[in-house]
Amino acid sequence: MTTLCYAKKTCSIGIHVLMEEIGAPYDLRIVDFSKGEQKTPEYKALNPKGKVAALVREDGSVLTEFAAIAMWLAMTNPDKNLMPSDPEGIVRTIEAMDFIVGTVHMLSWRMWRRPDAYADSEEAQEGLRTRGKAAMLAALDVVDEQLAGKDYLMGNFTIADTALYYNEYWAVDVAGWTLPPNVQAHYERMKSRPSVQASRKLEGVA
Ligand SMILES: N[C@@H](CCC(=O)N[C@@H](CS)C(=O)NCC(=O)O)C(=O)O
Repeated sequence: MTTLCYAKKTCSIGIHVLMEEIGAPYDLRIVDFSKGEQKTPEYKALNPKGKVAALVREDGSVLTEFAAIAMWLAMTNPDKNLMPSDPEGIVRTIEAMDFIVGTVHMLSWRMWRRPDAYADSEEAQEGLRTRGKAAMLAALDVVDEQLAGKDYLMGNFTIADTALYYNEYWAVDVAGWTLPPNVQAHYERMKSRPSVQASRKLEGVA
């Protein structure tokens, strides 16, 4: 059976939503960040990057990186319509997802959440947090425009929406920020999906 290696309140919640959207049986393996399990030799033997999400597939091979896992899940479950099938639809989905994972999460949120990864002094870290927050809110303004007049990034629900969802969760439920209106409406729409509700329940997220 496929196993999702996840950690609570991390980007893996977006992949968890996809597992629930697909609806096939899967195993969950928690990687407890509070115990530093992501850096243990045992976990690094599975994923040398020491990160989640990681997907252990039925043949035992391990897939990492949000976009790669999401695309693989979409392509191997075509009946679930998790991504368009025409070239233009596919590249637009990747374009949206890459901006969210690469810019909203990695370049912006991480700067706010983990300034210690970039600087030692308290003062420098405070500056990074200010910049990270501003960068994330500016990037979400771009996403807000993309969402204008649409329920989901591509019109219909796709893998890109689950990338946006985990960032919305962080911005609202972890950081307590106010989202731009279309992004906030998207977050509410996501939270009304049974897949999101099931994954939140399984992870113990209120
Ligand atoms: N580029 C990776 C990022 C994965 C990532 O940064 N995961 C974080 C959680 S959101 C993590 O595992 N961090 C563990 C650590 O930094 O120790 C992806 O898209 O999957």
